[in-house]
Amino acid sequence: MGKGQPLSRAFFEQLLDGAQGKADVATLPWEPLSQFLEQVLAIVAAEPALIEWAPRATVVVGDTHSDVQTSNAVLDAYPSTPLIFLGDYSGRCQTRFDDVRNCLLLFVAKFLNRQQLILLRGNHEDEHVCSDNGLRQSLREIYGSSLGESAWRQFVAIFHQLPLAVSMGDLIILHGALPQVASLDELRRLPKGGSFCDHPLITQILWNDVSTRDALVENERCPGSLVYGRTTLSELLAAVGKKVLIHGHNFSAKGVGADGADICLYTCTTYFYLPRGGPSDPTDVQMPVPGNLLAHYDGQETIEVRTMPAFHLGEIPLLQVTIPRDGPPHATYLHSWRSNLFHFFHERGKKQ
Ligand SMILES: [Mn+2]
Repeated sequence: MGKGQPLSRAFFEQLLDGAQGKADVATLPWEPLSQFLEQVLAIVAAEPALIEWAPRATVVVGDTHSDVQTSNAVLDAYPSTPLIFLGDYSGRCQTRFDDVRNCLLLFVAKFLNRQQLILLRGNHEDEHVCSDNGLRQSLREIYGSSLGESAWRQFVAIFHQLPLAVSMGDLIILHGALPQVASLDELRRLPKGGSFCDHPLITQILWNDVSTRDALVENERCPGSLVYGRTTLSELLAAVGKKVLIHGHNFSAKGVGADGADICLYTCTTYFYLPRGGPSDPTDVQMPVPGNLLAHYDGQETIEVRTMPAFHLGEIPLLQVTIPRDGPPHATYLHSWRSNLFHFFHERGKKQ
């Protein structure tokens, strides 16, 4: 198949079967795959660093980290709802080649639904991280060292062009936490195309964390990144004219902090449970919730943090953040028979 020819329906069926685990992803023909990756690159390269959406009902998905089953379940459950994925698509891979499958599935979803689906960039979407998080090795095992290396280069080119943040009403949505900026304009002007290492603000967007400890300190996860608490968070939110940060990046902080100003998601079954309270387990969140989480924004003033279907209980609202027009956000736990049952099963699971 030459360049410029439309990709065949047969190739897309093969691609979806490979991504969904129905066929061996290693049998995908290289030439159309390479052409497909070029087209995905063109789509994301045309997007700005900061995507600005008018408020609308949206589902936000946290780090999926090679959990292609979860990505597929979300895409199946929300065929017509705008979706924002927070980044970190490879790494922490539990099943051989699921890192490649998860990326390919999300690339297909973006290709087919480019207006309604945003793939944000996480810290794993960087040449320096996905070089040794398993993705490069998976591609080399699938395609051999030479073509595998070309495939990895194409993945990296796409990753480096992914948008860095979404601004929507009172919300700012990005992978790590807000960087030290004085205005939303600074986010609009961020360059795309390079490694985070080349840009201090991008390093912060992809690596910063929010903590319950109200201090601003260096983040040991990456040089140049920060951990801060509610005071700095509220200053940075005010600087960009927002009230709530929705982010991922930290499985031990999933839940809600800073009275609702900080919503941290993880959407990966590997990190289904919160840490079990061992001495080294961080419990760095004010209102922790277990589970494989999604955030549902109603497009107005309510965000629900829900667990994905678990224990045959369906999707369960666990926390609600409301954003009054004239005041700061506030968060409450949502109690229902289903959330009670979920917590019961979760506690019982922890004791086993
Ligand atoms: Mn991350």
